[in-house]
Amino acid sequence: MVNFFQKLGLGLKKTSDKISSNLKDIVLKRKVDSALLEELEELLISADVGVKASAKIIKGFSAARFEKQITDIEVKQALALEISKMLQPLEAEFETTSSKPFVVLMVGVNGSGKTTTIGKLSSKLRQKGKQVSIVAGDTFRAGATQQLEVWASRADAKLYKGAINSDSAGLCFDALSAAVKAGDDVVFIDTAGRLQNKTGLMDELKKVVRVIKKVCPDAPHLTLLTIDATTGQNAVSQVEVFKQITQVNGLVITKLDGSAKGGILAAIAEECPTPVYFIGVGEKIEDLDVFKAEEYASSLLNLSNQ
Ligand SMILES: Nc1nc2c(ncn2[C@@H]2O[C@H](COP(=O)(O)OP(=O)(O)OP(=O)(O)O)[C@@H](O)[C@H]2O)c(=O)[nH]1
Ligand SMILES: [Mg+2]
Repeated sequence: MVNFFQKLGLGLKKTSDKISSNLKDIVLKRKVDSALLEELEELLISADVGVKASAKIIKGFSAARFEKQITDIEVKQALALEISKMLQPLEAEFETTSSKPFVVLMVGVNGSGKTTTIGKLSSKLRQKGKQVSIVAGDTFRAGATQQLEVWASRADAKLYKGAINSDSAGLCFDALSAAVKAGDDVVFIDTAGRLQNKTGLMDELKKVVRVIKKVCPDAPHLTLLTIDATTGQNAVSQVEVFKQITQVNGLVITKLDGSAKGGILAAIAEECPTPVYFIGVGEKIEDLDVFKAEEYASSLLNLSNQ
């Protein structure tokens, strides 16, 4: 059985392998001087930590170490500590008991992992005995409802669906009203993927939120934005644009397993801090983990197996 640490380590393997092998070449028992700091900063930037966050991490790292001899393990430990400190404020706890039903709206660009994350999360909550329903709000893409049917059946969750090209907001209204009547604990609303620059679809999203509020005035209780970790620095702009359209309260960073850009969380922490509720580390139903800054930073620097 693979434990959480190993799984996260495997998920971040592409990023940590890249950092580790480059780091060995850079350090090799060197003294910490400005040339070394510059190389380390470039290494962080290449792992998508972002320019601002990298500069801050290197500043913290060099403070007590300048002009001292250092090994690559010491460098890793020190960088992991700095990254962990930076990521700590992003940790968030997913708690659904404050309202019944607790309505979670899932938004994000095309293919970023909204539907998959809803499936994974529904399964987690069903295992805790919660009554979970999913609204197939993506009525645009052919196959979107079928994809959710598969996930809902895997997760053992109820599905509310409409006809293809039917009005998404109308479906949300009917489904949420039914979920209230049925006494569901948690309702996930899936939405169609939309690019930040497509105003028509962005307006649609606002309409969905307005309609949700007609049924439950304080809903959505959580709006989660899925960010594909392989996107790189564009992630920061996605967070900013979606925040302008709707009240994004949290992030799910998906596809960290397929990415050599796991540093993106540091860029987010520095440039558009938003709570990170979960990280996606694979395509299977169990491949969703709670985000823990210290473990994440250790895995990123490949320290978990040392
Ligand atoms: N490797 C990996 N793949 C993932 C992860 N999350 C989602 N995927 C895959 O990414 C692809 C897109 O996922 P979806 O859940 O359909 O994304 P979506 O945001 O609902 O997409 P649209 O509805 O088209 O906007 C699928 O092939 C998923 O299996 C992850 O954490 N790791
Ligand atoms: Mg989808």
